[in-house]
Amino acid sequence: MTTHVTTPDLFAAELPEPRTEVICPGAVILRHFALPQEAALLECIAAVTEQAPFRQMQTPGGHTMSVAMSCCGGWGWVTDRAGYRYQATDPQTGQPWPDMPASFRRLAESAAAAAGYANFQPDACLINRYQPGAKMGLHQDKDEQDFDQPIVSVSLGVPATFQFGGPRRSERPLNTVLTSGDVVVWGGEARRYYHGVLRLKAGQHPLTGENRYNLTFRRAR
Ligand code: MD3
Ligand code: FE
Repeated sequence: MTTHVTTPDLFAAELPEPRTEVICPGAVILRHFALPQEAALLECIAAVTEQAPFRQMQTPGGHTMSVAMSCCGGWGWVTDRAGYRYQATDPQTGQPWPDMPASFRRLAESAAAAAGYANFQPDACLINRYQPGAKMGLHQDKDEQDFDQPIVSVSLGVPATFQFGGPRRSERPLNTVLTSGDVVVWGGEARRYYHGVLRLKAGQHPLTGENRYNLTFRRAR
C-alpha cells in the first residue's frame, strides 16, 4: 500500500487568490488584486516622491490636511486657500508632475477592466500617505470633468477602515477594512458617493512600517 503525501511546493508563491466583492452597483472591491506588485509599487512611490515630495496641503478653509500627498501623471490634484483643483505642475517645485510609472498605469487599467471598464485611461494619480492618526473626512470626488469615468484606488501598507456612504452626507456610511493589495473600482452611481477614511491606528507592515499609502487613479480631463 502506498501512502499519498502531498509535498508542499516551497517555490509556490503563497499569495491569497484575488476575490471580488460588490459593495453597491458600480463599486467593486478586488481583494488582494495588487499583492503581486506590492513591492514594485512601493518602489515607484519612493521614486515619484523623490521628485515630488509628500506634503500636507491646506484646505480652502485654512486647515492642514493630516494626509500627506503627492501626484504623478499629466495632472495633479492640489488644494490651498484658493480651492481644490487639478494642475499640470507641482506648486512646490514649479515642475511638471513626475510621469505616471508604466506599472501604475497597467495596474489601474487591468483593475478597471476586471470591474467592467475596458477603456479607462487615467491621466492623474494621487498618492496619499497616512501616518498613525491621519484621516480623511467624508467627501465626494468632484474635481474631475467626467463622472462617467471610474476611479481606481489601491491600498498599500497598514490596514485602514474605509467609510462608504451614499449620495448624501447624511447617510450613515458602511465601514470596510482595506488591507495591502486591495483595489477598489468606483464607477456608476458609486462614483458620486461620499467616502472617507477613519483615523489610522498604530500598526506595522513589513514593507511600509507604520505607513499606509493609497493610490487613486483618475481621469481628470
Ligand atoms: C468612492 N482616498 O484620495 S480611496 C481620495 O484611502 C480618497 O486615501 C481614500 O478618497 C484613501 O479622494 C479613499 C477609495 C475611493 C477613492 C475614490 C472614490 C473611494 C471613492 C471616488 C468615489 C467614491
Ligand atoms: Fe475621495
